[in-house]
Amino acid sequence: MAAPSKQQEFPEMKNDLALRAARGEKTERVPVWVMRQAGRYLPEFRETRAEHDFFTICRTPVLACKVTLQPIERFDLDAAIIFSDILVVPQAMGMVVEMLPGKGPHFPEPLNTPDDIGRLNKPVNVSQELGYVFDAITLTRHRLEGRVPLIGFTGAPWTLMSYMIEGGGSTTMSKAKSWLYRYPAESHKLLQLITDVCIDYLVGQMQAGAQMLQVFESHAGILGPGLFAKFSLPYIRQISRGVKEKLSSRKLDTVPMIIFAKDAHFGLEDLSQSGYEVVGLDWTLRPQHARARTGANVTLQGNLDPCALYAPEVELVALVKAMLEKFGTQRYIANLGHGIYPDMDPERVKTLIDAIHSHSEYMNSA
Ligand code: 1CP
Repeated sequence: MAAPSKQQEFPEMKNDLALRAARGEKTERVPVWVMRQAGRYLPEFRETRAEHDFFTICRTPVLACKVTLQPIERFDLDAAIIFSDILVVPQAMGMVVEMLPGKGPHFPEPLNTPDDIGRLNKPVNVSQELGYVFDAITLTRHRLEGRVPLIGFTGAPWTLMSYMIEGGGSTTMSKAKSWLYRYPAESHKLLQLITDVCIDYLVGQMQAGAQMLQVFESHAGILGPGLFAKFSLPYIRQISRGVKEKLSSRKLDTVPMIIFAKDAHFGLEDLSQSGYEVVGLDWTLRPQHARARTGANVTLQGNLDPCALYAPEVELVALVKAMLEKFGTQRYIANLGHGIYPDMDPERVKTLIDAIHSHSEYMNSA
């Protein structure tokens, strides 16, 4: 039998703005969080990172909790996101992943041919392999003391498949894309294996205390509309459906889910009908167009250009105001259009958050 949900044992929420915005309820000010808000742009993170290997931080609940809380202690954010990485899923499936300083993730033995699918763990015992993430979530929920909601996450199947085949970051993803053209059946087989793990992983995160779940399809754009429709969207849909079905069969309340498919402007209508309460947008989309294309039943999240934080302070505030005027204050969670860059001045994040809060309160009172 499934472990009972721990939701009712946690401290009472003092700020649930992000959850209310996700559910389409009224918000008195626009909530904001920042993708990659715990990370290398923070000196306190670099200090922790100097002492511990990246995946050691992920695998040690007290350390993962500590770095998750770092941006919450510094800024007036409206959500925390558990410190981890999307690549813990390929690790759980049996692949070795290293984090090379200054270079990013590296798989010493990537999947070269479909025969290599045989090397993966099947089935994956998610609570055994990823229980450390669940423990980090439960600990962090307690240590947050209800200040803000805690977001859990996973990579989407295509993005994870691309890393498993490329062996690390890539600009063309031509190795992974070659599978989609040469071995479509085996690609679907691999995507299905990853999807099954993602569903159990998200359900486990929610049972451990995650209050919102984000699915990162960071490599959606490179697919183009045809491959996206075949190899990305069906699995994104399966994840929202599968998570909700599992939660309801265990008599657990569902939590809002966010889909962030970067550069998938061609798929925006489909994404808004894929079973997620929130659609994350990168900065290449116009807010009003995105609203018109997604309709009234989803909340939008995003989408300031991460490089806008390099602008002089007055310019940054003007850009934030323009973004808020275009999205409006309801059914909206402010964020960047992708992760914050490691060389960013943390003071700029404070300017961003304060401008979002004060201008949205002004708009709501006008
Ligand atoms: O605060 C937070 O957002 C929590 C932590 C978090 C998240 C949500 C990290 C920590 N990684 C992620 C997600 C993640 N990881 C994504 C999806 C979001 C996105 O599109 O950026 C992706 C694609 C990854 C893979 C990854 N991990 C990369 C990109 C590699 C590439 O070139 O394609 C990199 C550089 C990492 C390492 C990483 N993950 C997180 C941090 C703080 C770091 C830096 C590593 C270090 O400290 O050495």
